[in-house]
Amino acid sequence: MTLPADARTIAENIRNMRIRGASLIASSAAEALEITAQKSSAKTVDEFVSEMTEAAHVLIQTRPTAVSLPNAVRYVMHRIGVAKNSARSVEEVRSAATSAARKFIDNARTASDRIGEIGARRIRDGDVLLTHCNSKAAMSVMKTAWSEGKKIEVLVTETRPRFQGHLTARALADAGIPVTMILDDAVRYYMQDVDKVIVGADAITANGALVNKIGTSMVALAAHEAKVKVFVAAESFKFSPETMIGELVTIEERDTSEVISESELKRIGPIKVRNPSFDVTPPEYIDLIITERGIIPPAGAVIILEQVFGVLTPEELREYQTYSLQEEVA
Ligand code: RUB
Repeated sequence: MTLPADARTIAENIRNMRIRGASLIASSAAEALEITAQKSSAKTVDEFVSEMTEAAHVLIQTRPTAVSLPNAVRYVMHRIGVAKNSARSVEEVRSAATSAARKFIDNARTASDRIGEIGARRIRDGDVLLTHCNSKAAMSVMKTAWSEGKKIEVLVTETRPRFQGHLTARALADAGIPVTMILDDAVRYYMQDVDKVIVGADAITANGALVNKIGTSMVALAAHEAKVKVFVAAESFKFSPETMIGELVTIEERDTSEVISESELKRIGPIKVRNPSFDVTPPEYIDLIITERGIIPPAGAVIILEQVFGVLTPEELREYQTYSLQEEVA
């Protein structure tokens, strides 16, 4: 079976980064599963489940770092697995699949709003904030603070090589927030003017480390040196259950043409170019993580993981059998 055309387009757009940002990637993956379920012409429950499993594998392989992607897939597949055990017809499992996908998407939206409300409490009138890359969750905090009447200003890094900072600058400026765009390299130069750093997350590990856009760890290091607080805005589906059993988050390495054109590279001569897309900020450089379940210190990451995924075995992780069936606290 191949994925239905619309679901294949979503997978392709995640791969080529037309769909990007951990939260949107996750919701889009859930949508692709919903489409796959709706369009399936499977005659038996087993056939349906194996089509969904195949789609799940295709989606998971599109981008390696944002853990929200396998977590979204896990959310839907877990509920399919539960429905399968009692289902008498394909229709019953299909309905479990589509309602799980819808629910994930709705919960993701609510979680982002809730993070905005909770995070905005930690922002003061007059704060100068600094953000890196383009995070929906971090922007939710900044926009909510602004809509509550807090006169913030935001320094936005341009975020080489793909300039996601331009998207952030535009979105914040559209909301009326005063924005100053700076070079990534200027972060330490400006840090003395900053009250708080706020960034999003592609993954949070069991020990509270943050995996986010390349450069985030240097921003955090500069903040640490200047005693500026670092806030991370992350929905609970950004927490990586695999790290509970000691696995590492894969860091995506992208094409070197994002860094330097082939013709320029030829001109320079025989050199290597590397282009990791994400880096790891240790928990020591993070003050707090704002989730839809509340604010936690990095050391609390494991508690979120236990609430969301329960206690895991490697087999359960592989078979998508872990994702609490309790409803999300949003
Ligand atoms: C995007 C990025 C964002 C996180 C969080 O990287 O690093 O900070 O994904 O975003 P890329 P959100 O552009 O390579 O996908 O809060 O929107 O989930």
